[in-house]
Amino acid sequence: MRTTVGIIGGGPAGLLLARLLHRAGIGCVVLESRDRAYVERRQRAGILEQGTVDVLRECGAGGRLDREGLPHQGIELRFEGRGHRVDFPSATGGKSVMVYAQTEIVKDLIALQLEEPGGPPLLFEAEALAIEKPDSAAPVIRFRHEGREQTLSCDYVAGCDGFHGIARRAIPADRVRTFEHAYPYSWLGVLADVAPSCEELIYARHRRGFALHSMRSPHVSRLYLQVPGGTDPDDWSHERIWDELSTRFALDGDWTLERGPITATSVTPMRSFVQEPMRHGRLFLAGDAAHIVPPTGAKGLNLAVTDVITMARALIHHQETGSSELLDGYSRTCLRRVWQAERFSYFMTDTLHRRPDETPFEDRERIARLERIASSPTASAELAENYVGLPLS
Ligand code: RFL
Ligand code: PHB
Repeated sequence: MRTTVGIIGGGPAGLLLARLLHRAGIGCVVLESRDRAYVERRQRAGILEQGTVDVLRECGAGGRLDREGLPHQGIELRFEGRGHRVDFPSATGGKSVMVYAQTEIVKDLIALQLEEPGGPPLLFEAEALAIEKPDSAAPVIRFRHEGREQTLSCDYVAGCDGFHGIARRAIPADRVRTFEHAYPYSWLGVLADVAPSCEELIYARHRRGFALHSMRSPHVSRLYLQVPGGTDPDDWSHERIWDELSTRFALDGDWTLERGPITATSVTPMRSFVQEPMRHGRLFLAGDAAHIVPPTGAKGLNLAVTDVITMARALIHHQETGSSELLDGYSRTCLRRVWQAERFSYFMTDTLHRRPDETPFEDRERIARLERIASSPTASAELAENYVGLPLS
């Protein structure tokens, strides 16, 4: 097999890149190691920045998003038994975010790619095994599909294979630097068939730990609890989960967390990670393959999207003008934005969680950070600007 851009990974990054390239007449093939049902079921992100919504609409994936997505104009910070709203439009010149699950984006992009006549091939259960000669003019992806090993020769390789993929490791160790921070806690994520108890997301700091109330639809709630690293979700009965959530969201006034059947639970470790540079020869990394943020800032999916927008622009520019200027600047352009998201995600995580070894001083200092956001329009605007997404440079 041969193509212009060989894309490893059929998550949001790989699927969106395929659409952007296809629309510009650039050939590509997507290799995804899992089957379609698995990829469409994997529960993850929920918050889309304005720029993410815009690009999905532009590439034809905006229909269901506009019908079923829930526009949100703010979030609530809850601490010390009180709630404080952060308004987005007033602080950002009218910007807001959209609640629409990553699973739904993935379903929409897969359907578009498979249903369109002449659309780029998307192979499920096609696991990339190695990238050969990534720094040559003719890189090759070796992959396993339908029980046998095959090769895909490309002009460029896009490594969109997530944090556990192979693309990042195809860059020689002496050419990269990695930056990492591990947090001493995880998130227990819960999906429940119950109407959300709030109209906007609630980020709560409580002395027993962080809790987040999000949603998937008017009938489905998505909730998260800070738990110790290494927690087994089976150690948490559904009753214990609801009790703990109710405690952490409790307000001085009248407010009740509605309960309902829990349909899924999972535990996610919290990590910050960046590999620099994001390019080696003709191999370009995008999304979780190159960087991870803890989910408290809701940035991971949005960063994956801006990486592939930047990559598609660079490849299109090269095709139209013959200039490799944007390709050469790819890593630098992406990393500027990546580090801003790393900073914001670290701040949100550190401010809202309780570390196991936290001192009384650190506790008061974090509450003071939240008081500052609650009482100062400038501090609140700083949070809002980052949350809705910094402009794409
Ligand atoms: P993905 O989604 O991991 O997709 C990578 C794909 O590559 C495939 N793959 C391979 N394919 C072929 N050959 C190989 N050798 C392969 N190895 C792997 C995998 O099967 C997979 O299909 O990476 P991508 O596309 O970069 O997308 C990144 C996002 O998924 C991620 O950043 C977000 O989910 C993070 N995230 C959030 N981001 C947000 O912007 N807003 C949020 O509200 C938000 N909430 C979250 C989150 C992530 C969470 N978890 C579970 C980590 C909440 C949670 C709980
Ligand atoms: C989600 O809805 O899954 C979600 C929302 C906001 C976050 C993280 C996850 O910060």
